Amino acid sequence: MKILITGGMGFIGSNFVRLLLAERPEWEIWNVDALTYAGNPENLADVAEAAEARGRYRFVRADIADEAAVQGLLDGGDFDALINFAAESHVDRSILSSAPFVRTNVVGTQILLDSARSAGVKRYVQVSTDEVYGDLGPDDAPFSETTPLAPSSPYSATKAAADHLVLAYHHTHRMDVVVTRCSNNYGPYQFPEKLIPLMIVNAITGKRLPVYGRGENVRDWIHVEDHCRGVLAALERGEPGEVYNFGGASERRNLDVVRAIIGSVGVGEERIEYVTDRPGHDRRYAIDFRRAEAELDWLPTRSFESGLADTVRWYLENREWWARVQDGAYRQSAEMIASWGSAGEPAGA
Ligand code: NAD
Ligand code: TDX
Repeated sequence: MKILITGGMGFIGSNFVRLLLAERPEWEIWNVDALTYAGNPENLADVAEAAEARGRYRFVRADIADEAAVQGLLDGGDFDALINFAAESHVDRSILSSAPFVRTNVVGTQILLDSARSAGVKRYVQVSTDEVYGDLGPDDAPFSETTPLAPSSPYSATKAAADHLVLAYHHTHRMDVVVTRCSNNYGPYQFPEKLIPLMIVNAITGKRLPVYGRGENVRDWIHVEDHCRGVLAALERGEPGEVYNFGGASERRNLDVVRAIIGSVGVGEERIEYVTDRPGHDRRYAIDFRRAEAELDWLPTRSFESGLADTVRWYLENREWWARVQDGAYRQSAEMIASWGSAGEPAGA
């Protein structure tokens, strides 16, 4: 298998590359990433060089919304599959400015679809989110794959638009596509702007822990390794034109998540600061993943309590990783690797 992964220097994409290097060592992986603020080559620093030396991994810096670059990569590349993780992914940023979200999440997806189709890529996997379904009241049934899309943030609106495009390419062009929709991920290498890593890092560094509103909003939390196993199962066993939900069966109120983190790090409740709520803040997400269980033989394996404890430990043991993100030093790695790996050139060549 020769596969192209976009966004493989981000949180979930880099965990996915790591999973493939360990469990599909015979595959050839091309990692295409624009290295935005969220793309950090240090996420794969310990595995990339050895995999490159074995001819199993290449990094290419390219923007998925750059049609010429994407077409140039895919034409003649003879890829068996393309898995699109690349996105602007932070809801708060989409509220401040939605333009980069439309460009990457919508236009980028369209360019990947058109290029993959004309290059004859055999399968296209779109990594999407439960946020496309909107939000739930406290007693509503969880989202299933047939729940109508009702996105409420600019981020989720662009992800929903992309999902519609992907499924329309199946319907119209008979492209072999699969869409995955997952709940909130946590685990190693998550950029410390998202709730869990932000709270862990702030707890460790003596800062306040900003909880939006009263902390009553509910998310379903899944360990990133479980999500990555789901994406791999969808790639290998998913039905063309299908959507698969993945969840962690771990609904928690934000305040309870923050309390678990401060308990784990060993700091007091007085560090919590209730701040102005996020505009349009989705109340609750919950996922029905019975289709993935029945058709992909997939289930989440990690309990939230043990996964969170492992994650807190990872951030305690990997201070250098997040300190370099916080002080901006990680951008030096991005610029260095970018100077080696501009479009078409393997990193380190
Ligand atoms: P992330 O922000 O950590 O990483 C995104 C990656 O995409 C970065 O490496 C960035 O450099 C790259 N990228 C951004 N714009 C690009 C462009 N124009 N061209 C090429 N590369 C570009 O995101 P994440 O949390 O790892 O999320 C990955 C995917 O999973 C996204 O599609 C997201 O919508 C989806 N998802 C995330 C979660 C979650 O909880 N984090 C849950 C469900 C689905
Ligand atoms: O400082 C904070 N304080 C706070 O109370 C932050 C950053 C968040 N929150 C709240 C908002 C949400 O209710 O915590 C919850 C989780 O927030 P985020 O980590 O920003 O995630 P969310 O908005 O739920 O979206 C995430 O899950 C679905 C990812 O960022 C998306 O990419 C994914 O699609």
